Amino acid sequence: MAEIFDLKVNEFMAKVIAKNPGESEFHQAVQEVVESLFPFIEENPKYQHAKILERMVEPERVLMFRVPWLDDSGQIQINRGFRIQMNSAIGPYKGGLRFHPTVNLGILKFLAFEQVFKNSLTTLPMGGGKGGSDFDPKGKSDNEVMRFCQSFMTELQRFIGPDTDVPAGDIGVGGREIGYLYGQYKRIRNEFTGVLTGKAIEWGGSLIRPEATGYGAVYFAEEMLKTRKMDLKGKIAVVSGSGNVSQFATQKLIQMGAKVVTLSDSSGFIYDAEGIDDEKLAYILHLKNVRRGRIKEYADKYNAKYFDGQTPWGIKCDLAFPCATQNEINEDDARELVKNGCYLISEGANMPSTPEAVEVFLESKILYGPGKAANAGGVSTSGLEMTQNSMRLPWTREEVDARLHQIMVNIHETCVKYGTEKDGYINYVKGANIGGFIKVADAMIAQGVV
Ligand code: NDP
Ligand code: 2IT
Repeated sequence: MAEIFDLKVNEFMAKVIAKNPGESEFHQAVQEVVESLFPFIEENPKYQHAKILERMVEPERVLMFRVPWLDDSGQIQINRGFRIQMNSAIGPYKGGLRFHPTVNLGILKFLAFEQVFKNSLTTLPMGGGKGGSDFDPKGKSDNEVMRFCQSFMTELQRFIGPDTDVPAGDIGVGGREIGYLYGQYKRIRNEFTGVLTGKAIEWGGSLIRPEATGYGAVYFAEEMLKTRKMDLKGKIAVVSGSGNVSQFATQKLIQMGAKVVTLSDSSGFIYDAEGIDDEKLAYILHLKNVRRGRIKEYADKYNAKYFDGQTPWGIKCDLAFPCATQNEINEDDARELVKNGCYLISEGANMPSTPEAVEVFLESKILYGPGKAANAGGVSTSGLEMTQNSMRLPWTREEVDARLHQIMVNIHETCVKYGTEKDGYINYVKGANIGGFIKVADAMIAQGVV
């Protein structure tokens, strides 16, 4: 039986690879999903007859455009902008924008594909999309970032809208960028609408949206631990990255009594055996969000260790929260984590573990929460921001946080429902993929051949 599925997966993947050459991250994301889904689809042939998977790997629309802008010295710079409108079966396209020099079509298609399943898991009516640019915000002045955002939105605005496609932030896109993008949309379209999420609270944003991805990853970890009658208190946590997701995963872990001993950026990681406390975290928020400096400065200030050019996976821990970027944990890192006694991974980032690393986690039967489930709190709260925009009424912090928490509990339940194996082990990869698939697939069948 297993061999038959392998053959079918290989056959399916050969077509995807031939049709989307060079898009290795997209192939990786699709492969993981089809491996989970083939046995399920075999048992439910209606999905096969309707060619749902074949349709889902083809974006509904791909937009690519020129983004010219003037730098501070008056030189013309040219970047490439993208928006992948992947699937709108259950709601308007929804997903972040990434500004990073590595951005290309394959990376954004992987992110858009993941987003379809993630958004379905949230229980809210959102389709999947992703976009961004190879623009590098590092070292740019605020004015340069503003001019870039204005040029990017001048083109993107033709294709988005509150009932069509609602972008948000991702790597390199935070509150500052969303502000500039929103200002330009409003100016061109003459509309004050919920066309972006992650807005500031004074002009249509939601409380808890900045915190939501990190908080959600910790709420998901808490649910995973409960299945083994454990909690977060006193546990040692390793966190990677030091951006939006890492900052608020750290804050929630501290609140729940865990000890966070690492953070990182693309230059290296810091190890603070004493643990990061609220005061040190406030320093990190200022360092990263205001001064836009490097994590090394933390080590200098607090007398912590700094490991240049390295990732934190060799540090002994109970829990690991990869919150930086894709493929940041390889097979060796995974083995090192498990060998050192780590028994929970909750992915704040999208696809941070390579397929080989995922295999190590599943074989070791540790608690492994894949990104599309564990980091869904961000987009869930974006969905709650859209709800508040539609109502033209803001909710309190407590209201939004309670809803976010409940959504993470629901996502966990869905994973348990579809991912529990015969021996009782919860395979969250399988659970998230099947649980995310059903709603989208049924909607696609109901809507005909579109
Ligand atoms: P930020 O831009 O706020 O922070 C990104 C962090 O990751 C920085 O510390 C950055 O270091 C580090 N990083 C980025 N690229 C690399 C790389 N190639 N190698 C090593 N380190 C890297 O982004 P977010 O915190 O918003 O996003 C982090 C992850 O979480 C991404 O995978 C994103 O897709 C995912 N995510 C984000 C959500 C959100 O709501 N923001 C929601 C769900 C998932 P440096 O500054 O040196 O580049
Ligand atoms: O990967 C993600 O889920 C995000 N970057 C957040 C998307 C959103 O629309 O809030």
